[in-house]
Amino acid sequence: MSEPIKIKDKTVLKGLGFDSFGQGSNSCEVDVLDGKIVRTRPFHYNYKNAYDPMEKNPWKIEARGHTLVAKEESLLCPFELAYKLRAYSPNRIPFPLKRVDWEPGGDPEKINAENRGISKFVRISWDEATTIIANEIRRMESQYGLTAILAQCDGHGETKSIHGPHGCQTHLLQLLGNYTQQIRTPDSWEGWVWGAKHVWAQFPVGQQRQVNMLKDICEHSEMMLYWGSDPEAMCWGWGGQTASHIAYHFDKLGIKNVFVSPDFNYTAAAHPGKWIPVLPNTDSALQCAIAYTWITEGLYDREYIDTHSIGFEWFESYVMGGIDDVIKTPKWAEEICGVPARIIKAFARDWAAHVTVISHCNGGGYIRSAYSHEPARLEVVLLAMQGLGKPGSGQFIYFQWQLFGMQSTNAGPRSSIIPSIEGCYHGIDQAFIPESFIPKTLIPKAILGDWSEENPLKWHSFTHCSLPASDQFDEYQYPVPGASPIHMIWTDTPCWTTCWNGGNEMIEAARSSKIEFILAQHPWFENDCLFADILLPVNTKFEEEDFADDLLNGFYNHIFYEAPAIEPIGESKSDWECVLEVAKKLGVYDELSEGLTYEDLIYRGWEKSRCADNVSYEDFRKNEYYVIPTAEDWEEDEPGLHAFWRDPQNNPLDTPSGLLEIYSPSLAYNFPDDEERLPYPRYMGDGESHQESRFSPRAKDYPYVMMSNHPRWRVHANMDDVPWFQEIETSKVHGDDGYPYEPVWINSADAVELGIEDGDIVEIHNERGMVLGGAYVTERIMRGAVNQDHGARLDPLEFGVADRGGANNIICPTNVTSKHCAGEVTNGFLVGLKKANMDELRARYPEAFERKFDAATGMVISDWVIEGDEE
Ligand SMILES: Nc1nc2c(c(=O)[nH]1)N[C@H]1C(S)=C(S)[C@@H](COP(=O)(O)OP(=O)(O)OC[C@H]3O[C@@H](n4cnc5c(=O)[nH]c(N)nc54)[C@H](O)[C@@H]3O)O[C@H]1N2
Ligand SMILES: Nc1nc2c(c(=O)[nH]1)N[C@H]1C(S)=C(S)[C@@H](COP(=O)(O)OP(=O)(O)OC[C@H]3O[C@@H](n4cnc5c(=O)[nH]c(N)nc54)[C@H](O)[C@@H]3O)O[C@H]1N2
Ligand SMILES: [Mo]
Repeated sequence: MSEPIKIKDKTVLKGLGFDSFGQGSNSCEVDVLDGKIVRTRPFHYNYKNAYDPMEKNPWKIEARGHTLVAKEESLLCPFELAYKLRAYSPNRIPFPLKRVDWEPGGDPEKINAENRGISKFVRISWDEATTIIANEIRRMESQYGLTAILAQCDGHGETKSIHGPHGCQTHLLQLLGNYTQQIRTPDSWEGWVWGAKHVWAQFPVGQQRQVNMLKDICEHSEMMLYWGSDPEAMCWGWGGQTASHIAYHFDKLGIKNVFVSPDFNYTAAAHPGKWIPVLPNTDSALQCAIAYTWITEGLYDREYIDTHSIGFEWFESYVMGGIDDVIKTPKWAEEICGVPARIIKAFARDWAAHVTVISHCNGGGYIRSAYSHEPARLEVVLLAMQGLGKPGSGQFIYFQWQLFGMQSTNAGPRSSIIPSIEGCYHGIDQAFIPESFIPKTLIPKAILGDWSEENPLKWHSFTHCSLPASDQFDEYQYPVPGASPIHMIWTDTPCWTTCWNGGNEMIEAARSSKIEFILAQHPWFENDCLFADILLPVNTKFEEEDFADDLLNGFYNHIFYEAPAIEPIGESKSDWECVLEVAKKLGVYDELSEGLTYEDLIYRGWEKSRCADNVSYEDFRKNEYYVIPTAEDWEEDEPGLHAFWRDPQNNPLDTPSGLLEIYSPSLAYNFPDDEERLPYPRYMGDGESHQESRFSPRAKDYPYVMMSNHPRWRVHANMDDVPWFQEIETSKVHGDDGYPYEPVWINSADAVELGIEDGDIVEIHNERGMVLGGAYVTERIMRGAVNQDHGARLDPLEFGVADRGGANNIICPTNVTSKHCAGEVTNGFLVGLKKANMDELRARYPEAFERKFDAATGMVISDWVIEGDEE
């Protein structure tokens, strides 16, 4: 008999979700054979048959003849299945690199800042790299003070504890005594935080409390509005396919679906229902017209408004033309949002006739567009007009961490323990408020401006969403008194240019000689790595040993041990190890490492996990995991805002009045002159900060409204070079030159008008620059709107001007949400569109077009390194 084929040497557990921040998800079992990762499989909650399945207290929701039950394994999405290709990517940074024409010391003649992104890199040793870094830190300290060092470390990415993907350097800098922190602004939830929070509070991010909403919807909802919502794509990032599974269950229950979005997105395509196309960031006009229909037809709950809210009369007067002489009729809205008046009326009536719930991941493009506080606030007002909080109504946040597991506020059955990784976590501490900080959205302006203590850059709010709305009334500044402007950037999140507002402005900032040293640590050579002076190679999760939790998307919470799957690739180290290497050169290694081994840290992880009373350390290490049972009493929690709906006096909201503040006295008091964010919500087209509507004079040259969705086949900047995805039509469009261009969704009729055919290479442009893309001509997007997903790799043709990779954030607006709101504006902006003349572009940018690329993965590191071979 022949030997059975050996399919693996070992299996290790890994959480491959991209949330980072130590909040794990997308758990899987990874098989390794001959030192290589061969496959990824779902994590089974009875892995190794270690526990009696009933110990988990399996939950189920029975309603309308159907039962939703906790599954026995995680529902993985394509990212996990393809993730090994990311570990073995040709773009892994193999060893420390130094830009050829940069020298430490800060002499403008020797740093050659203007060559950042142009000049190439040479291999150096770890010893040389860390010596240079330590010396530069000491130089900053003596020349300017430590606030001259900016720690850029706050994005998503691999989820790790000991080896925190972002923020390890802040532990060292805090130990040294000071630094300047880039603060993660309320990205993802801009509108909710800057707008809705003033109406209904809803801590922390301004989206509705979720407790037991899943059960409530299964039992009572009749209609689901997928409004700027695409769970068939968006939950993959750190929600696996769990939300998709639930959306199919809702269909089975007979809940009627309506999809409100400029594109016929993946959820609209997969589920039954009606698509209402709306032009990007014009939702506030549609919302006002719905309110008009309800007011004029008596289709709203007047009694609820009287007992549960203040200030409705302001909004009513605005809608009826009492304030600006414009009546917000469906006809008025049609001109703005592109939805025919008859559809608006029918939609409004249908909504009023059904118990309706609105589903979001985070809100869609309008929540990250100019004046995003308006549609967010309007949504709360519309929900209020239909009796917000009554059974089966309200907001349902599909967003992964609110489905199961994580918080006491999640929508699904509550876990008996919310685990923690605090015992061994070295990532960013988001609750820490440093003395000197800059909101992420203002970094380029902070670097490029001529700021001083006397003439500082000012903004409102600490800008992290975890604070109450009143934080938005406090003013802050850069530089803080006595502190230096920044002269060094230490980034472990080098994707600013493809992820944030005004990327071209950031490129200018990165190439400014005010910044004497840019240090980046990253697994892959991409995006802002092009502008670094020193690059440190970081390994992926597969190469690390860690303690982890899964509390975002699974059907249960669990803690687990992550054994290394493979040896580090090249000379890479973990983010934490990079920082420890620098600490050695600064003489603070012992203090920083606390003298603890990884085994010690894993023990401490278990000890502080909140699970130590339920599972011994020996059992935890033997079984490699522990699944936390569902709370016995989970069904007793009153869903969503029921209690407030039932009895607002005894169950007040966290607003100053305890009621829904449709008119916010606090906004009126603190910002009496703010024309861009009034105390009550309204349709907001153009203003001082932004002229991005089709009615602005700019629309003559740039007539299309650009949507920049989160990519289905990436998580922002992560996973752009995975060949398996690149073969998919909506992932990349391969040009005649073989280059994988980022798709641009164009309506068929617009394409005919523009002479563009499917597969053509097109230019998307405005006065901020131009990016290329590959035309995806389709009926799946409405006329007047275009979409190019965000996060494609930067591949500059000319700095601050043009890009081949499709990193469209370089042409996003540079200004923030509105005058007093430092949020990103990365969606809903005006662009022009035309077929690219590739011969002309090749002649204009010969060097850029000659750079090597790999047809299966895109741009490659090998062309940027001029010395040194991979070992
Ligand atoms: N146009 C447009 N822009 C947008 C949005 C939009 O809708 N449209 N949405 C915005 C939103 S909601 C968000 S949250 C932001 C996301 O912006 P970010 O959170 O900044 O984006 P990520 O790509 O997740 O970035 C993190 C970086 O960390 C890297 N990384 C991953 N793992 C590790 C690791 O272990 N170590 C190190 N050192 N690095 C690692 C990734 O490669 C990437 O470079 O984008 C925003 N930008
Ligand atoms: N695969 C994958 N999953 C992810 C991420 C990822 O990058 N990739 N990112 C994660 C993060 S950090 C976040 S914040 C969430 C984001 O979750 P969302 O905010 O939901 O994501 P978006 O892709 O911006 O928008 C969702 C849908 O809204 C619609 N839409 C866009 N603009 C408008 C508009 O102006 N009006 C209306 N009515 N609809 C509009 C589009 O159909 C789009 O597909 O996803 C998370 N999950
Ligand atoms: Mo986000």
